[in-house]
Amino acid sequence: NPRLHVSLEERRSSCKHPIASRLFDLMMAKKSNLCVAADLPSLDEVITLAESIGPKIVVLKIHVDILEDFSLTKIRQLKEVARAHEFLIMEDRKFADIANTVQQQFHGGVYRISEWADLITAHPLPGPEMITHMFGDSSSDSRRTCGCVLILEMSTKNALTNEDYAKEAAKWGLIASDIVTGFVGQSAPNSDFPGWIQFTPGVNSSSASGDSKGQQYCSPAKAVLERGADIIIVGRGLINSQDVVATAETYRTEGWAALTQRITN
Ligand code: 5FU
Repeated sequence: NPRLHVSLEERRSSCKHPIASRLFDLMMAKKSNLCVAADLPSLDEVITLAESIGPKIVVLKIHVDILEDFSLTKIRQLKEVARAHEFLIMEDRKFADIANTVQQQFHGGVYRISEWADLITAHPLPGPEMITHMFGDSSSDSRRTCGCVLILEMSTKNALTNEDYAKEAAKWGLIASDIVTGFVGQSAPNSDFPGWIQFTPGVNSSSASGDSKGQQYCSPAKAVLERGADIIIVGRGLINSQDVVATAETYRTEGWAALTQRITN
């Protein structure tokens, strides 16, 4: 797979979405391919975490619907932290409905995700129309300010996202590469488009092979070198650690070393 060995500069130059280019810039500037899954119960805690580990990460991933104190004011505070420390905010909403519904979920309701998310996840399950319509027409602002990340494969045991599913979805994800900036997956789909970005969750340096609820883990090095991850997504391996800053530095160093090793090999 040629994407895996192309330099980040070159991959940046083939991006068709400003958020993808920005992410490559951040990776190179911060020498980091670390995304932290900040699955904490409140935005106050997410903001505190982001203030401390912000310099070490390129993406902060949240689930807006688990935050008990959500408000647009607090989200704007988090945006300020993201601006100061230069990282992107990914909302892992995993949309999976008809376009007419997803449009309302993305732009409306209490969360107004399109106003603040730099990256948004979506399942390809409903088909390509969902993606092309969720952002509105080509004049819509959110088309440029928010990149879609397709969930091609899940990290859980017995996931239904098999090879055929991932392959089919990758095909039309690539066709819409002005909207789809990357994908979540456990392996690298065959494609010669170096501009899109692989996010791999289920990364944890502990000896645990997973949690007790179906999640499966691998190390940062394995995620990058064997599975094709460009960005490693680390949740409990970091947020439950005693010293989150030191742990973030360890994951950053390991993830980045693996990525540079893969590119130069
Ligand atoms: F699409 C996926 C997936 O396949 N597996 C995941 O684990 C997303 N995730 C997310 O990554 C999940 O919702 C959590 O937010 C995070 C993993 O957290 P952990 O604490 O590292 O297991």
